[in-house]
Amino acid sequence: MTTNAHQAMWEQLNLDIPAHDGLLAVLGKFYGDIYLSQSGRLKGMEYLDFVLSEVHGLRIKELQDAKASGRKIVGTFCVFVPEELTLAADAVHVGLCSGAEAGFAEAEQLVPRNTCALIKSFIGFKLARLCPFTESCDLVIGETTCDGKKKAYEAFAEHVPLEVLEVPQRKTAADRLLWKSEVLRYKQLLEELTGNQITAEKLQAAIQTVNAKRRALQRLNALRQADPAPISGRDALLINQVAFYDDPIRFTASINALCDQIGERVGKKEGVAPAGTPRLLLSGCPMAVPNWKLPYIVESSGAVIVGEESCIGSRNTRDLVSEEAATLDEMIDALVDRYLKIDCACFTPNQERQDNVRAMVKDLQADGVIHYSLLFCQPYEYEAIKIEKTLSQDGTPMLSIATDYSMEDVEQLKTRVEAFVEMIK
Ligand code: BJ8
Repeated sequence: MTTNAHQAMWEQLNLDIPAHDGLLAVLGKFYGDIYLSQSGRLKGMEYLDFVLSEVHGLRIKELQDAKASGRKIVGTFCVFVPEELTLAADAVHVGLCSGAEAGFAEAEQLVPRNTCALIKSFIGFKLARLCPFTESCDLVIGETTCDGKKKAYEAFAEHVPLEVLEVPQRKTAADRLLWKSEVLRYKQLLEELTGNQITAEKLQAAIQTVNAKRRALQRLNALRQADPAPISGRDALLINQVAFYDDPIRFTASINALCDQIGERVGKKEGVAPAGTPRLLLSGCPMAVPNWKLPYIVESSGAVIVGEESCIGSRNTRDLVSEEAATLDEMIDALVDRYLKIDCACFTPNQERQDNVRAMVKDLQADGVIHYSLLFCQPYEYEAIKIEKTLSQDGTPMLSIATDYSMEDVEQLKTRVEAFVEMIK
């Protein structure tokens, strides 16, 4: 991955080169241990391996080339930011959430220690000059979801060109009006940034592009209903993670090709683990690259993960934008409605998430749920209690885990997960 050309590009982006080299070395080792050590991986996963190996290399080069041709790069932290609008303005949309414990000491100069690891990570990556995606951004979009993010953006605004979208906390008619005004404001921000007007034709094409990406991921999720499980949860998580970085059209084609292979495997009743292996649904906070700790623990404890009820998972892919709309106004309404269906734990009340977790357990034939909250994430820690109660009505066991990005609790988590899997067996 480390070529001279890449090195020069990283220097131009003002990365801390020795620290960045160290990060890539750790990431490569971690990826080898967790991903490349798996047996029975599908040929189509080679594409994902390649994308991840070049996530700071060729993909960043593509972003730099896009910038050189006059396109703008927009970075986001939340699935509430409508990618369709970004694409309709001919800008590039990239996810900036980070899943590694890097730059935490620097981050703690801006946010309290008892802030969730996801927030500390995206701030840390910026302050420690480790993220070429953040450094490539012409605009970064925050959002008013949890309190941690809201306050973190106030401090972060001094370090990146940032705008914050107001996401309501409820879903009443008044909240929909507020959200629509924010979606329109985002459209205007993009038009000012890029100098491109978002027309009905451009937005329609962008809606089709993003829907196609979500359909490919829905197809992947549906194939995971099979027993034996045809793909590991680790690989499925990786696919969902790459969805936030990769070119959407290329990504969609690759995932559809992979799904063809998975379909053949399902037809032959082959899988990554024997039929009858305990099937678990992961539910909760997003797991950003390279946060693979818990999936690795679960899948090396005699279980297989069959779904991710998370923003890097089904919460991002479940709903499509209606393609019925003909005018720009109607398309904006369709976007507003689709995005307001997101069942983030920041909403109150949030019955949809309870219903969605229950439905996923049923559809995926899951034997149990592992609820995952990042430490200090109040919205998801609160909802873990409710979800456990809801699931108990169906007789579905749940293990609630709160952790962070450190490796200190791996042994302890493994003991708890193994006991849970044993109980399910
Ligand atoms: S729509 S889940 S991507 S806000 S883990 S920062 S909630 S304290 S990430 Fe999220 Fe959008 Fe919701 Fe999804 Fe706060 Fe919790 Fe940290 Fe979190």
